[in-house]
Amino acid sequence: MMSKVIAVILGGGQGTRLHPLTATRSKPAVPIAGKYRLVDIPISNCLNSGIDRIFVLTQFNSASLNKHIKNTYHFNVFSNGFVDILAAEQTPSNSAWFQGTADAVRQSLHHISPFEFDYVLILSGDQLYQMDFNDMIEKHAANKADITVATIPVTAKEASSFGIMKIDENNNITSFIEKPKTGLEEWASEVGDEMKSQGRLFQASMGIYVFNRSMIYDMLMNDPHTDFGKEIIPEAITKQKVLSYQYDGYWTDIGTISSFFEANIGLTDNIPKFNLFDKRSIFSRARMLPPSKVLGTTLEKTVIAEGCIINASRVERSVIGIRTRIGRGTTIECSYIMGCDYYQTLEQLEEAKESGSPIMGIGERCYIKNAILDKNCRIGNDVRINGGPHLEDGDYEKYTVRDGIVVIKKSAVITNGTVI
Ligand code: ADQ
Ligand code: ADP
Repeated sequence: MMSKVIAVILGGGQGTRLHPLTATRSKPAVPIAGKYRLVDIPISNCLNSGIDRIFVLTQFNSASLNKHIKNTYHFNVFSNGFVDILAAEQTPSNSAWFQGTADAVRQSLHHISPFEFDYVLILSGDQLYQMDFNDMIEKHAANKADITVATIPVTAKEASSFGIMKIDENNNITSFIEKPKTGLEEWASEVGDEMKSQGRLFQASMGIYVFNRSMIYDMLMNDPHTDFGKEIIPEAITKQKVLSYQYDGYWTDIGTISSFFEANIGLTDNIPKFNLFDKRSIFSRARMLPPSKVLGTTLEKTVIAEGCIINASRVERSVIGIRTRIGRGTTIECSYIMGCDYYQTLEQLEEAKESGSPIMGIGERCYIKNAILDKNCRIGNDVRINGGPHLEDGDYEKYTVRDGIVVIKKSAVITNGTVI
């Protein structure tokens, strides 16, 4: 069955809500969990489900994404598999950029068409979940659906951020509204006891769709609409058989700084909802880094990637990314440190020490709490970064504050003694 599927990952949103992490890279290229990129999640779900023909559609800041995909996903000569990036391009028949999710797929269809496939699996590039797509595609085929939408129950608070639907007893979607702002009560559904006790009464679209081959052409080539959630799905349910595929595992949308932060810090839970320690691998670039080295540090609920040198006094409930250096006497709480792209040489470290300029990583006697440090930051000695609800949102030269989380921008140099 999976040989009949082509996956398309929507990676092209501008990612403004993830600013400044998306200032120089596209959303799918944002580093997550200390060593992966967001796009590794949907790609790994596909590969673990036996789907190995994957297109990633993008249009903003795609250099970093290109580099990551090119360096990571190599298939052997006996395989038909590929992960290809399709960037928005001008053609004789089209001079515009992708106008929305459906338009991105429409503009890419001429690259996808030459392949043999019966189903197109459309995925978002900014969600954290581990899903086996076999079951969804088998149910889609068995029910002779035209389109299937993966669905998860959400609370009233969350409902206005999602497409919300009503479903009949055969799991057909009977009505659909994109991100309802008013009249939410009418959209509550009958759900099981467990969901009811959690207040999850609203059936939300996960933005994961299976389309039959003919349907994707019908819906996109004969229709000027540009967005799946706002236009294509609401219209399709009036004409086609659109099925809901009920999912009840862990799934979260990581479109904002606070949801991105929570998703990363959540990895430090005793049993994380998103389980990295699972036999289904999450693939990423093989970097051949040395193991991490820890000297005199108390570590509590902390995830540490490869290649780090940690001298800190305490690190708690934090994710420490590749090649991170942390100096003596430093305390880090509830923070995500993305790590570094390269090491400084011993000579460079010595020079920096002599001139008093911060080295890559985190200096000595610092206190860092409720923060995200983008890659290649240089945090000096005696720096205090204390995020929390007492801080107002704001965007400054070297950092941004969003929902109490301090985000230090990529390659920022924070001088000795700075207090945020
Ligand atoms: P949103 O996530 O708000 O809602 P959207 O912002 O359109 O929808 O993004 C969907 C995916 O497409 C993201 O990965 C985004 O980066 C990408 N994308 C956005 N614009 C793009 C473009 N021009 N080109 C290429 N890719 C683009 C959607 C559905 C809801 C559903 C939620 C679930 O519309 O119905 O509930 O997903 O998260
Ligand atoms: P991001 O997406 O995190 O903003 P990129 O993926 O574009 O960053 O860049 C990371 C890559 O850049 C890594 O592969 C790293 O090897 C390389 N790189 C960046 N700066 C340097 C440097 N000064 N020396 C060596 N390699 C570097």
